[in-house]
Amino acid sequence: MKKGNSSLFFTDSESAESYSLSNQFAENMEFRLVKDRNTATPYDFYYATAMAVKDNLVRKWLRTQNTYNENDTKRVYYLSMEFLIGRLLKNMLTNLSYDEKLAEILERDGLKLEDIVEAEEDMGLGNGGLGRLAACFLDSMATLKLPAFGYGIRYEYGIFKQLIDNGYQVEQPDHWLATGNPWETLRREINYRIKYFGKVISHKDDKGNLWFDWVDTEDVIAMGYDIPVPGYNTDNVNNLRLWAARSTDEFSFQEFNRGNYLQAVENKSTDENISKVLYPNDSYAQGKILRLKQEYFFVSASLQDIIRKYKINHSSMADFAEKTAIQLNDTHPVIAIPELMRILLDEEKLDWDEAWKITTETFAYTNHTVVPEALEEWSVNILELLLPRHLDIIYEINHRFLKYVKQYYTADDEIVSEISLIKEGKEKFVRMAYLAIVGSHHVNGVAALHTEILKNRIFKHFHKIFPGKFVNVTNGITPRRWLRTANPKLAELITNKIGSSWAKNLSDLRKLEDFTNDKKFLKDWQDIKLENKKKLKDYIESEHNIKVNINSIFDIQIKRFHEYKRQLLNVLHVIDLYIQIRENPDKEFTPRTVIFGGKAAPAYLQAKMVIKLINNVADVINNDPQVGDKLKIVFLKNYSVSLAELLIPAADLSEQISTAGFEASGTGNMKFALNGALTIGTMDGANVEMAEEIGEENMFIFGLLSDEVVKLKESGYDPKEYYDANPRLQRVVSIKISV
Ligand code: 26V
Repeated sequence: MKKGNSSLFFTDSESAESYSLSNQFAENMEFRLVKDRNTATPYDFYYATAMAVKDNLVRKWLRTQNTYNENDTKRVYYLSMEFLIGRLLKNMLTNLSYDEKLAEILERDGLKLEDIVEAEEDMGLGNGGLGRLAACFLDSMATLKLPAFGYGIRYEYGIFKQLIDNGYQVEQPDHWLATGNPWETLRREINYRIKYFGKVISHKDDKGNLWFDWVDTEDVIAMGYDIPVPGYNTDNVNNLRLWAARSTDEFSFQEFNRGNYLQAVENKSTDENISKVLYPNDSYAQGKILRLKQEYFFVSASLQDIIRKYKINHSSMADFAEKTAIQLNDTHPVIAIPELMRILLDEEKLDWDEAWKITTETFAYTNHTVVPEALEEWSVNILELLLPRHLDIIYEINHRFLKYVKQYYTADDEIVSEISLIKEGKEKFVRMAYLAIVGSHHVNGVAALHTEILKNRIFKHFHKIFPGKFVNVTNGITPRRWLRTANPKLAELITNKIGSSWAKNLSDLRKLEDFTNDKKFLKDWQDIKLENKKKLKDYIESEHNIKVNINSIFDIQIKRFHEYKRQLLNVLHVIDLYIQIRENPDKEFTPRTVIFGGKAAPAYLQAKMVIKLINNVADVINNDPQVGDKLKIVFLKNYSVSLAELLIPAADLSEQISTAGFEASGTGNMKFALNGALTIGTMDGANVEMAEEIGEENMFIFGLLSDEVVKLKESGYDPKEYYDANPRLQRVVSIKISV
């Protein structure tokens, strides 16, 4: 160590950055991991490297957070149950521009950065699009130097690992934390009490005001773990804070008094289950109490933390909304609306109107799906049990909302009950999306078409009641991870032509239009694509023992398995191609490798059967000598962010073929296009805007428009009619082949 002064802390001028990365690596290897050249495993190399990189970030991280506090800047908080981050090392290196430096240092010891990054476990704390969007936003907000904070849950188990057994999906737990996480820092002092169950009591004060208290609760502690989020090419380092559940230290009194020590300790571990595992559903709201516990757990901890930070500079809540924007990533954190109301009413002692004004000015809600089964509704019985005060507040919000509706919109009972926050019936439910709309100042869809569907179909009454509340914010992706890091050769080729500004300002890619006739440039581009395809071919061969032809079209569909995403349509098309090859063996055929990847929710049988079908079809086609290398079909197991980084740069054709009106945006579509793949797709989600940007002539668009889908459904859709009228389809469906 070469610290210059005698203080225990670094001064501003004497920065931790002056340590060389190689010194830090050596120190970590020896002092923290207690390993030397003879005992270090590949994972140790990764771990020591990651800690060295994190050490290098710490100074900027502290400084950024200090600046926000000193300037009392307005903050934006992104509340999300999911952050699908993937691996961090390469991305950190890209953003810090350390990649080349580090590769060089490692090489001196005969180590390859490429190998070291492979040792990192994916941080799979999300299901799919919604979670990956949250991760992309963190990168972009840090790059834009926005004072932005992510809040989520530190799940011990991320999205399950997918194995394939006899063609069927098999789920295995993803214990990603088992080997430690070098990126996180436990903040011992940042922990909050989270209350559940109990009852609400009321009392009147001397002036006759009625107050409510939530008492006799069963409590759990939320502990904060921080992960640094460096921006690209800036000194800004933002923060992602993930909460882990810990039992309160007091043992349950009853158990303790009965002398049941072991039972008391056992109860502690059930508390800790709250942050144990990510729910692997992305299309079906099950209504399980543990899920609601998770939602309230991270919402309550985050709001307590946000208010604590606000109060560093403020003595009343009056300016809260001016200083705080809270974005709700889907309805999962929407319990934050009654929770902030509870805090403002019961703890801060504001009156309803003041509290409501602050609340609605603070929150904004993003909707990510129109699939009805995915829209969250919480049973009133469960809410009453777990969060009794919140249920009271929701009822009051609804009462005032419906009064407003009747006064200014309609008194028609049918419509009123249709838009009530409470769904009446044998069992009552709270419609969380409606609560989100009423309690937020803005509601956004994630692509132009999706926002129109929100306004004109699923939330049409709300759009009329609150004109101007609905806005469109089309999704995006970070070009740092999805081009610069995932496809470094292509990124370099582009930078050599037009400079590096595209990495922060993507529309600068338009400058490439000047080179559409530059033969050398085009050839270099094709060579890079071929090299990426070679890498993918090697992976497929080593992991799946399938030999693919790199001169074939790499036709890729990677996303969660869902009926509306229509992997089934894709595999039916493959069967059709297969029939054509068998019937016309001598006809010229452009070779194709059709690649699928994606997980199905464990209880979604229909989606799981499509995976099985793909694997069976693959078995037949890949082993048919008549087909040879004209056609191959590959189902890649355990699709993940890391696998996407290998697949997308190698794609020739991107499959974006959802039933129009169902895919809210899609973000994979953008990642493929950014890496130079062509798109085949329907007029759905952000495909529509992509077609506008790149020209419909540059996309292969097919199928019904979303309005046509609705009309067809209304007029009675009968798939059998299509089957009966189309002999080609009949053959595809009824073909029986064994090899
Ligand atoms: C939904 C649910 C339903 C309740 C149970 C738990 C759970 C967990 C996750 C989800 C998320 C489904 C919504 C989703 O991921 N939507 C996707 O969001 C992307 C980002 O906006 C968008 O590009 C995709 O089109 C959209 O499907």
